[in-house]
Amino acid sequence: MIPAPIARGKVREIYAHGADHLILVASDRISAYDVIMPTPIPDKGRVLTAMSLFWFGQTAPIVPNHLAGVRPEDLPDAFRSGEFAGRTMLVRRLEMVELECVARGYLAGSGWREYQATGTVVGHRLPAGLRLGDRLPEPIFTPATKATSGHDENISREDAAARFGVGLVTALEALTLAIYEQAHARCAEAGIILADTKFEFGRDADGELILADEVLTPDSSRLWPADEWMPGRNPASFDKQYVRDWLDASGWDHAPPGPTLPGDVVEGTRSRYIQAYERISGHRFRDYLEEAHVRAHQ
Ligand code: Q0Q
Repeated sequence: MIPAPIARGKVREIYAHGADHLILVASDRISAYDVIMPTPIPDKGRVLTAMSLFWFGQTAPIVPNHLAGVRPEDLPDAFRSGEFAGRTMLVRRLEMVELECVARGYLAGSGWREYQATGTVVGHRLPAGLRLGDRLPEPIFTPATKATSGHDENISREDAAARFGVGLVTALEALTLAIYEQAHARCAEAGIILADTKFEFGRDADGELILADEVLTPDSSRLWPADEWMPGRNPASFDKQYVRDWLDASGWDHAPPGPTLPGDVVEGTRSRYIQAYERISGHRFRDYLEEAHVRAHQ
């Protein structure tokens, strides 16, 4: 029997498991232009869970993480098989730091809009004349506070330090940039630009900083195909471009509900998620499904 989730994000749910653990489940829902599409992308949640697991392993030498179990036998029975298999993580329950830790290596999204208006990005002064998609002289830490609805609000490091303490923010900045640098290099080897990404951290009972949430997935990062990167043009998303292009051509006005996605867009998007995972991790997605005891067509 599956209990009611204790929290729901746009594409994920959290369930309680005892006093010290949580269960994170990644759905196949996809959002575009901030609207959840009515058509799921089969296995999206499984690919993104596989990506988080890969990156938790890669970043373990830099920072401990909240992962407490991934094998089917680590999970409660109800989450081991069927629709939940392969998209579920058992994690340690932490005291979350309510600050989105964002690393930006390129100009995009809210960073580009702010740069156009002020020549700075969240308090970081940048060289003049940068174009959309340009690589920054060095990666920058641009924290944000969570918005209950809509977009997170960028705040300067100084404001973050005033609210959370300079020691904590300095530690979060160092961890965020160190993980970003490592991940950017690994993605570049796979022909993928990690333009920016968002981490969440918590503290354990000893007060140690722990990497939490999902890590370096296409839902928490901007991933661009390197061979299509052309500063000055809107960068193509590695994973969502099929959906965006079809939506742009469909005449949809970006107001919910989104339109039903055609089969070829769904399948093309599914294969892009799998391709990103396989190229970055070096592992086959079908091997991940087998390890997670996912039977075909679940
Ligand atoms: C926690 N979230 C995110 C979320 C809705 C995910 C609370 N280890 C933890 C975690 C994690 N991860 C959380 N709380 C305590 N300990 C993560 C934002 C929200 C759905 C999925 N919220």
